[in-house]
Order: sequence, then C-alpha cells, then structure tokens
Amino acid sequence: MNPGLPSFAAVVAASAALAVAGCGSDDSSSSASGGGSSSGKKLTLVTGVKGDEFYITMACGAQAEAKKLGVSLNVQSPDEFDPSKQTPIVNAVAASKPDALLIAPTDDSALYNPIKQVADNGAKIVLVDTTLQRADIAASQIATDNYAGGKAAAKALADLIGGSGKVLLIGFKAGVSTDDLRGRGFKDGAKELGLDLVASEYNDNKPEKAASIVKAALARDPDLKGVFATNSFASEGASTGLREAGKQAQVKIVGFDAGPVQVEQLKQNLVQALIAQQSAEIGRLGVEQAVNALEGKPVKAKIGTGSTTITRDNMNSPEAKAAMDKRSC
Ligand code: T6T
Repeated sequence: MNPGLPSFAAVVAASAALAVAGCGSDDSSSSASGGGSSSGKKLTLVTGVKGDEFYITMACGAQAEAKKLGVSLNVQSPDEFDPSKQTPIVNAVAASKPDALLIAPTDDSALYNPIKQVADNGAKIVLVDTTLQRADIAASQIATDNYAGGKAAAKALADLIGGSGKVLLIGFKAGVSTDDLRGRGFKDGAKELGLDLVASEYNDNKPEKAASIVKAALARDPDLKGVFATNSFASEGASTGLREAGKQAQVKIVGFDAGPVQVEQLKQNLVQALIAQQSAEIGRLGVEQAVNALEGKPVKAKIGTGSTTITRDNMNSPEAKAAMDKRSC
C-alpha cells in the first residue's frame, strides 16, 4: 500500500464512531410539540444498516421533517444489511404499535411478512430507499430513480474509459431493489454504449469482498478498463482492490453514493465518478407522506428522486456538495 495514502478502513472506523456520537444519527429519537392533527403521532424509521452515511443522512432529513410537523420519530438500524438482522427489529416495532413505519427493506421479499404485521396492527407503511416486490401494503414508496442512476453510471464510465473496453459490475446484494435497478440500468446503458461487460458479481455489502472481486477480475482480464460499484461499500472496496493490484492508472471506477469516504477517494483520484443520491430528501419525503397518510390527505404512491454525477471537475460546486452524505446531522 502506498504509505502516502490514508487508510480508508481508519476513515470508516472514525466515521462509524462519529455516526454513533452524531445527533439524530443511528438509533435516535426526537419529538416536537405543536403542528397539525398528526401532532403527537409516533413514527418509526428502520434503516438498512447502522453507520452507513446514506442512511444517517436520510434519517437527518426525516428527523428535521418530523420536528417541523410535530410528530415523534424513532430511528432504528440493524448492525448488518441483512434481513435476518432487520426482521427482529421490525417484529419489535410491530409490538410497539407505532402510527407509521418508514422502512428500507434489506430484502424485497423476506421483509414482506414482518412489515405486513406492522400494517395489520394499524400502522401506515412508507418504503424509503429500497422497496418490496409486493409493495401494495405501503401508502407510499420513495426512492432514487435507481435505474436512471445505473444508466448514468454506464455513461460516466464510458466517458472515462474513452468509449469502449472491458468493464466489471459489482453489486452489493441480490434481492435488494436498489441494487437490482442500478445493475439493470448499468447493463442496459453499457449495452447501448457498446461497453464489454465481462462479469457481474456481488460483494455482500463488504468492502473487502469487493476488493477480492476486482483482483480476481484483473487476473482473468488483465485489460479490464472500468468498474461500476453499486453502493458506497462496493465502491470503497473496489478502489482498495485496484490499489492493491497496482492498476489504478489503467482502471477507472464509478461508484454509487457520495459519503465522506467516497468523496475523499474521488479527491485522491482513487475513484473517478460518484452517483450521489438525495438522501436527506428521501427521508424528508418519507415523513411528509406518512403524515399525509395519517391525516387523510392525498398521498403519492411513488416518488422518484434524482441523482447527481460527481467528478473531480464539479465536486466543489454547490450542487455536488449538497448531494454529499454526512456523518451526522
Ligand atoms: O446505496 C445506499 C442505499 O441506497 C442502498 O439501498 C444500500 O446501500 C447504501 O445505503 C449505501 O451504502
């Protein structure tokens, strides 16, 4: 490893510590008085995983909106992005009978029954970020247009590698709606642009697995030119793998998400483009729609939010800065 480079594992550890210390980050709760007829209502937000800056930023947007509308919001997060870790949390939420549940399901089918139980107990359901195959139990679904984001990634990668060549797709987990859509968008975009997609693999949301995938791909295809990594942990690990293989000059990386680690990697040219989400806005809209549902006001069944492609050229622009995720509110 180049001793001049910071250890991204250390940055991640620091970020996780800050996330725990940060206001309104993981496993927090806030309430406010006043507001309309929903005043005093209890909302719960269950995110995909603790310490992930996308979810921290999403929860910040949700907390701010809850405060504005005078409802309480309790935020809970599993230790891993895994349905077996998220399900017990949802079961406990069902027993606590909130007025509304906002949730990012970590699997598009395994979480159906636990969420349905919460709905059957009388809560309004709003799906934020990820969704379910059977989303009919939700009053509203709010997410980035992930398919468009995947296509934007293909375009950014094609531009970076000069329009043609071998590329690799690293997804973070099968059966997760955001990942499936980003992968599909990327595949379609790559096909349209004439890129040669040599492999598509999953890193199980673990940076170290993404690093191994990149090294194995380079051993099979030494002329690999580009990688699209579908979330922050995949992108972080892909960059580490490239550095360890000494192929950074040859291979370009486009990653989804723009957390502090990813932005630092972009600054150092270890990653060349990031597809950033409107994380706080997704949380804000989630609370807004849940409260509308509770107050019997019109609810939008589906809301798609945009994404921003951040490169070294535009990373200091106000638009790019606004799209970056934070370690705390
Ligand atoms: O990319 C986000 C989120 O949209 C996805 O569903 C899971 O991974 C992240 O939280 C980033 O780590």
